[in-house]
Amino acid sequence: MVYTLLSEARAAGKKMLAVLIDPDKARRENLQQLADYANAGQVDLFLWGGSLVNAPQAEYYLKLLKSSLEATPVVLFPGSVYQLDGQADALLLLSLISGRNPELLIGKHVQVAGRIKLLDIETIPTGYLLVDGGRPTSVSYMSNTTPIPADKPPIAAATALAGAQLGLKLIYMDAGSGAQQPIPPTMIHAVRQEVDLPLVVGGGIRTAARAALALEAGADMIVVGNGLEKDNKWLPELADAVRAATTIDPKLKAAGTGVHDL
Ligand code: 1GP
Repeated sequence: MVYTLLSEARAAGKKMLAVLIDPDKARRENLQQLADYANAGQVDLFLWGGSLVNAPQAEYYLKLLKSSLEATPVVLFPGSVYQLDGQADALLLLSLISGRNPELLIGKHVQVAGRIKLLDIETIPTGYLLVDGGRPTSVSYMSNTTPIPADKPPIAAATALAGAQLGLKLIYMDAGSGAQQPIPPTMIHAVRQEVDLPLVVGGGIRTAARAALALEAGADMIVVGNGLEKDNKWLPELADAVRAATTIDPKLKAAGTGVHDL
């Protein structure tokens, strides 16, 4: 189960790297390269989704990716109700709790609840927080919601806490794909202090240094999309930064268990 993997990694202090693939921008060679990195232990999880997803070959590409991967899970990160696909290992069932658009809090969920049940896919109830990353992004425009101002960590913390109190199992803070500025570490830290759930952070992470800052501030997993789309040669450097942020649990160390075996 993907959620068990995330929770156990968090409990062990293992930081994770997720690569977001937008099916509309995917290319066969790129998918194979990313799968090779993952099979070499440099990617912990793939997120699969985008704002539009018009590519007729999206299903085929997902099949291709899945067939190239030895163990790395692929998790749906749907930009719309049309992006459900039973080939994936799990689905982030997103509730856009930073916004006040009822369709993205419950409306769309009602529309596809029966379909999700039929797909029999693991669902991870996710509190999705959109944070201002310096310019409008596809997600802010498409969701018709206002992001949380980047200089208001208490609002982000209260939003995440409310999500946890509602029973959501994971918090995803996103500055939006291609954000100018990633989420400030102070805001990540404020959310980390407030909720004891796996915390995912993405949007505008285009350097290993930005990844390290987000992880040090309390993210359990970072998500990189845009920054790897044109050039994925820096992925090993990024993976190294993620590993370096991992704090080894003394109990695991004493037992001689590598956290990377989780
Ligand atoms: C967007 O968090 C993801 O939803 C990734 O953002 O494409 O900017 O890396 P980037």
